[in-house]
Amino acid sequence: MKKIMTRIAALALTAALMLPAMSYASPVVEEQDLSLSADAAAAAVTSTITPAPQGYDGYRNNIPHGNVQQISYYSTTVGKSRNAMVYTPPGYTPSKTYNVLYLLHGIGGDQNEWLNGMNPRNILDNLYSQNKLEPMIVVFPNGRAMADDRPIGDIYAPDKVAAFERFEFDLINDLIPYVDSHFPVYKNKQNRALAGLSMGGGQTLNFGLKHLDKFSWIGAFSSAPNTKSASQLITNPAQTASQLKLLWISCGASDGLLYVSQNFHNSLTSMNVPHLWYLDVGGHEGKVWSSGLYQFSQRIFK
Ligand code: FER
Repeated sequence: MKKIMTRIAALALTAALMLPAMSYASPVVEEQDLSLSADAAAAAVTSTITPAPQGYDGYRNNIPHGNVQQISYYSTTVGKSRNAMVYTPPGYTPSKTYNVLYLLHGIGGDQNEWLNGMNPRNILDNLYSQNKLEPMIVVFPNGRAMADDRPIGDIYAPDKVAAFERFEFDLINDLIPYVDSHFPVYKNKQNRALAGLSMGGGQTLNFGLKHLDKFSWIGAFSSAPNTKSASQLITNPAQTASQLKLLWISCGASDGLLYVSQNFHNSLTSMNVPHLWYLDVGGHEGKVWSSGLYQFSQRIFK
C-alpha cells in the first residue's frame, strides 16, 4: 500500500515539476506515516493531504480579521527586554481562553519575517472564516537570543547561530511565562504548539522534542542543518509517541536542505514515531512555509 502510494506520489511530483507554471495547483506529494506499531501500521490509512487552494493566503474583504501587536518581555536569558509579535484572531476577547502557537523564523529573519513574507494573517483569517481553526493566538518571537538580535552582517556567524540555540532558554524560561501571564491562554502542553521554518524548524524539533512537557503539537517546515538527529532527540520512542498529539515534517521537494527533513522523517519511521510527512512542491521559499502553516494550523488543538 505504502509502496504504491510512494510510486503515485513520485509520478505526481514528476508531473508537478514538469509544469512549473501550474505547480502550485498541482497535486502535492504526500505521505502520511502512522506507523506507531506493527498493528497500527497494518491499520494505517495513507490519506491524501489536500494542497492549499488558490487564494488561500490572499486578503479577503468580507470576513473578520485578526490583529497584530508588538509585545516586549524581559529576557533573563539575554539580560534585556526583547520584542515579539502576537497575532490575535478575529473576535479576540480576553473573556475567552486561547491556545498558543509559537511560530519561529529562519536564519535571515526576525520576529517580522513570517508577517512580512508568508501572509500568516490572511491564511489564518481565511481559515477562521471557514471554521477550520481552533481559536489560537500566534506568537512570533525573535529566535536569535542575543543582545543585538537583528539579522545584520554575516547571518551565519557562529555567535548568531549560537544565539538560535540559546533561544531554547528564552522561550521556555522567559517568553512562555510572559505570554501565559499576559494573555488569556491555556497553560497546558495540549494547548501549546511550536512550529518554524528552516532554522526555526530545527529549533522546533530540537526544543519541542526535548520539552514534551511544554508542547504537544510540533511542526517543522524545511528544517535547516541546525536540526539535531532524531536519535539524539528521541531516546524513548514509545514515550515520545505517547506524549505527542502531532509531529509534522514538511519540505519542498526541490529544497537543497531536503535531506535534513528526509533523514528526520526516515528516522522517525524506523523508530515507529507517528508523524505526518508532507513533501511539498517548491524550494527553500516562502510559498512552502505559507503552505506549511495552512496545513499545520488546521490540525492542531483538535
Ligand atoms: C546551514 C544552511 C542553512 C545552516 C543554516 C541554514 C546553521 C538556515 C537556513 C534558513 O534558516 O533559511 O548550513 O547552518
